[in-house]
Amino acid sequence: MIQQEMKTWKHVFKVDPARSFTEEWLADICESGTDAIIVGGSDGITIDNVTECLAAIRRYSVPCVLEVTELEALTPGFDAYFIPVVLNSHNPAFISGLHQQALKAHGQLLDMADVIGEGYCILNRDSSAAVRTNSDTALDIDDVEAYARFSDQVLRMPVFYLEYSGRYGDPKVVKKVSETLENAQLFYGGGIKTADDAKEMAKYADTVVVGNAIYEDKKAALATVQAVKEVKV
Ligand code: 1GP
Repeated sequence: MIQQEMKTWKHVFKVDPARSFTEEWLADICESGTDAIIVGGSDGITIDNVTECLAAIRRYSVPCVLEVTELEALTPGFDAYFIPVVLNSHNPAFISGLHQQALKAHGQLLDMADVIGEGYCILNRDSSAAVRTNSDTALDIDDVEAYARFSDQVLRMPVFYLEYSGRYGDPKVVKKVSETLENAQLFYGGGIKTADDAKEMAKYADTVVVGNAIYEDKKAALATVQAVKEVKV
């Protein structure tokens, strides 16, 4: 069951289906020792680029998850479907509206055992994710902690995702959230470029997500895999 398996994931690469890649590049990412690949992004996601990405990643044994941000791009064949619920969005569409529409249209086709809710808290106000979802990023550490508690202990979401997409976050916030969560798996993503960045966040986050770095400096990004695995929690 993916819900059990993913609890062991310490490191994940996020591949953006809207960005082009070579076979050699993808082989390096998929055979890096990372625990899973999340296919996801904020802009330019289409059924065609998601399907193409899935087919390419399926040549490798690494688990592959679709983070659903576009209803039209929902396609079968992934090991799991992550559903972001953006807790600090000012737009209800990103909290429950799109989700309700997705289930109305495709609910019967989905195996709910493969559907995983993510309580998202987006903290980089300049990120595409924050702009698109109109998220309230002017939060202090206590605000973020309260979102974590709400997600974990009221909504009982299996994942709480601290999203600093494009910017390295505040380790103090990640630490505090890790101390607050009782059951949820803590994902951290944002601005990890080096092994040291990854190590620092892996001290607190259960799962470290590396996105942009795989496009900017693949060698450094690959080094984050081993770095995370060396961290003793
Ligand atoms: C983005 O959290 C991921 O959704 C990773 O962030 O691209 O900044 O690594 P970066």
